[in-house]
Amino acid sequence: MYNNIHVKNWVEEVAKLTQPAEIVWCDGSEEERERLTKEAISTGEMIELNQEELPGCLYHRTAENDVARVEHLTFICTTEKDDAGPTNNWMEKTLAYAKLGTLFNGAMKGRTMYVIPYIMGPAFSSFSKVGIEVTDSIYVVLNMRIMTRMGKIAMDMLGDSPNFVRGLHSKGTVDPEKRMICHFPEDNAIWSINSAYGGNVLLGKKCFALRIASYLGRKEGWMAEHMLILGIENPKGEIKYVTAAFPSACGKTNLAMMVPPESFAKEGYKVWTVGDDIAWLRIGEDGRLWAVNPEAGFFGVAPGTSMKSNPNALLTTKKNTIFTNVALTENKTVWWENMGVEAPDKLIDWKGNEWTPGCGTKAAHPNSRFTAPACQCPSISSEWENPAGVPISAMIFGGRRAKVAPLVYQSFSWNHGVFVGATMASETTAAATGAVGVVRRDPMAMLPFIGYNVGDYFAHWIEMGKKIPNPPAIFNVNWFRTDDNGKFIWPGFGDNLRVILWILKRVAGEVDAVETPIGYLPKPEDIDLTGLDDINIDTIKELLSIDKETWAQEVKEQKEFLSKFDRLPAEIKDEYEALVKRLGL
Ligand code: SAT
Ligand code: MN
Repeated sequence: MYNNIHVKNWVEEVAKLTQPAEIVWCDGSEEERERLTKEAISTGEMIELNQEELPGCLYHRTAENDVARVEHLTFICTTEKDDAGPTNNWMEKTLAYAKLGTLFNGAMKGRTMYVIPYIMGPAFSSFSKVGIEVTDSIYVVLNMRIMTRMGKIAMDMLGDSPNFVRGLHSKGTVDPEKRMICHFPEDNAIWSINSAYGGNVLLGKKCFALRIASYLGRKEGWMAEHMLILGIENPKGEIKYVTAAFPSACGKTNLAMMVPPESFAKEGYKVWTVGDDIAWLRIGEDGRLWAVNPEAGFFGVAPGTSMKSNPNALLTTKKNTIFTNVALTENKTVWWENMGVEAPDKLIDWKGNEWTPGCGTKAAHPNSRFTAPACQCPSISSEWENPAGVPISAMIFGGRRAKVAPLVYQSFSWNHGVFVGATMASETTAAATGAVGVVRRDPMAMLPFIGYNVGDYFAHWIEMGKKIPNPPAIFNVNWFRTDDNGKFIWPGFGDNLRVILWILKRVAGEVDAVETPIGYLPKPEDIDLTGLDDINIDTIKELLSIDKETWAQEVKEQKEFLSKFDRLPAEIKDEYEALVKRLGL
């Protein structure tokens, strides 16, 4: 149905290998959505939810062994091992094609193969790129419809160009022993088999928009980052945009959809969501860095999402949403832990079993998700689809640190900011498996998503700094300092706006700062505490304190971490040495 010869040839090739019973070319139309939805419901793959309470919403359960991304089965397949670097699993390219070829051989027999053309980024934007995903999963098609601009529009944008990311997916037998998520950055290709879950199979997301795109960005002079994009409007109606990168379990989605504290809202402050997960950044004609959200939807974690923690996220999911691995009520609505609604007497849990409160298991899988259109978010920015993107005033890194990092600090320079991002870390929580309080380094929150050698990735950041005439300032935040009883000191959530407003004042040159060995810190009185009863200036002083012994340990660990990277740029080493010197160690 489409005329692009490169797409046609590739799809033919793939069909020859996977041998589907039929091929369906997706056009993205409403008629198509209805047809596929009906079909998915009739086969039991999707369950239709209560259409009065949740119009357009569907429910899906994955296999019990297939509930999250699988980093140990995710590979960067290049000719040279060094090009994947020390942080990725590597497989030699031809070997990977051979292995996968065997697995894909006949994998779609008796099934329908769907061809999904899609755009990452706003249609016809110079930021945007086209992908084609071929899949035998109707669940993937329905999700890609929400997460990307999909169908005819993508083929229109592609025209007769051969320049598209070739994504091949088959759920295969969903056998975890034979699961592989392989990226071929040199060939613009992604092959994923034996999974039917989220980031393993919605190939536009982490696979393309981060791993392949980070590789393309380095080649082409732009950046693909694991960052939310947020607009802050002041009472005068001026909007400034920031991006922020956090490792998981740091409240990234909550920050992306933050609700200002009441007193700030009354004054006229507003917060606008541009993106919740990924930013593509390019240098604009004005010499600033501009960002777009390449996605069109949110693939968010459901548990913990409530009217208190994130009303905007919850409201986004009230229609046209796909719920995966949450619990199902008798009334065909959804429930999850910490939804802010008491558990009903009876539920069907994410495994499909009957569940009652107090039975000792979780009703929703901790990584259960909603797939919801971004345009339904009450806080969505009017600029979120602007093909030119939004200009970025500040970039924020952060992590969960009980003692080390202060509430906020500003880096001295771009290169220092890159160093701060490169040594970013978070302490594990009880929610994750494994020990609590273990420090995990996660450079720019990109550790599992850098599609090439991590040393080259840092070098690309350094290079970008040289090319951006007016780069955003780089900050680090930590909402998670604890007191001697292990209690969080800072209230977090909407009150984080108070910190972001200091950041924006710094960028505008409206406020002085205190120069410390680790960076510029706020003067305690410059964090606006209006309407915050539990926090006074002494608490802020505590949140901004820097303990020399703790930092002596921190830099030791940073050194150990960085020493693993053989292509580490000299600039990062220099920043490390300078920090050690400033600390007087
Ligand atoms: O599963 S996804 O990669 O889409 C989401 C996540 O793990 O962050
Ligand atoms: Mn993410």
